[in-house]
Order: sequence, then structure tokens, then C-alpha cells
Amino acid sequence: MEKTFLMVKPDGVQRGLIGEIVKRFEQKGFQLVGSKLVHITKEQAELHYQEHKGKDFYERLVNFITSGPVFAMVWQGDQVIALSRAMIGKTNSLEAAPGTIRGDYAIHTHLNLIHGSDSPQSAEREIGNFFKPDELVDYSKVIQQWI
Ligand code: RTP
Ligand code: MG
Repeated sequence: MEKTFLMVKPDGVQRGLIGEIVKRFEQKGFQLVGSKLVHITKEQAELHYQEHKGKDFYERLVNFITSGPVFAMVWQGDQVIALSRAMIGKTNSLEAAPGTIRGDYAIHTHLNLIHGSDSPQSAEREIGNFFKPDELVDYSKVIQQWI
């Protein structure tokens, strides 16, 4: 079963949107297999956003993501990586469509509430950056046969 790393960013935690965001992925039919509220280190943030090192927004991004607690999650389900990115919406706030998380709740590109892995390789690396293997659970949900 495919897994992805999703993270409510510090703005989403401060605005009380953890529940709303979790609800959307639950109602879509995905399965939560790990989660924690954590204040991430600068080292974790730099590893997480390593692909953006050197870009003009990099420093602001690392400062932002370490500015307060984030809600880190691992979700699983068929095509969860692509489908969760679609539910999150486009990076640029002017392009994030209504109905998506960013389109419904975010105004600015740099305060865009949630992160989602963009490929299987990223998901594996990001899950390993935030979770130990024994922090993820393996269980069957009865409802899964209907989705
Ligand atoms: P994320 O990694 O946080 O889930 O966001 P994403 O895939 O939609 O976007 P990505 O290209 O990976 O960029 C990471 C975060 O950097 C900020 N950003 N600012 N031109 C800009 O000012 C700019 N471009 C990207 C955004 O906050 C984005 O979420
Ligand atoms: Mg990204």
C-alpha cells in the first residue's frame, strides 16, 4: 500500500486547522498510520527542504517551518501521493483552486498550511526524517473494502 508524508505547517497548527485537515483525508478514505505534534529541528528542516537549498525563498522557508510545532502524519492508500497533492492544491496561492485545502484556507504562498510528498522517493525520505519505523502502525480497517 502506498504511503505519503503530510504535515500541517506552523500556520495551520496556530490557526486550529489540524482537525479540519485530518478530517478531509479520513473522509476521502485514506488511513492514518502515524502522527505526532513536534517542533522540528533546523537540521530536520534543512533535510526536508534540501531540494530548495540556494533558492531565494529557502531561508524564509526553513525559518517558518521551525517557528512553531507542526503536525506530522503518515497516511496510506491507493495513489495517496498524487491524490493528497490534488487535495492540498497548487503551491502558488493564486492558483490553488477552491475546494482544495490551500484554495479554501490559505492566502499567501509562504503560509500555505500543509506539506505533501511529491513522489514515492520523497515520501520514503520524508517519512524516515520524521518517524522511526516503530512509530508507524500496521492495521486493517473494515471500511477499506468499500473504498
Ligand atoms: P511543500 O513542499 O511545502 O508541500 O510545497 P509544494 O511542494 O507545493 O511547493 P515546493 O515547490 O516544494 O516549495 C516548498 C515551499 O516553499 C515555498 N515557496 N515559495 N516562489 C516562492 O516564493 C516560493 N516557492 C515555493 C512555499 O511555501 C512552498 O510550500
Ligand atoms: Mg514540495
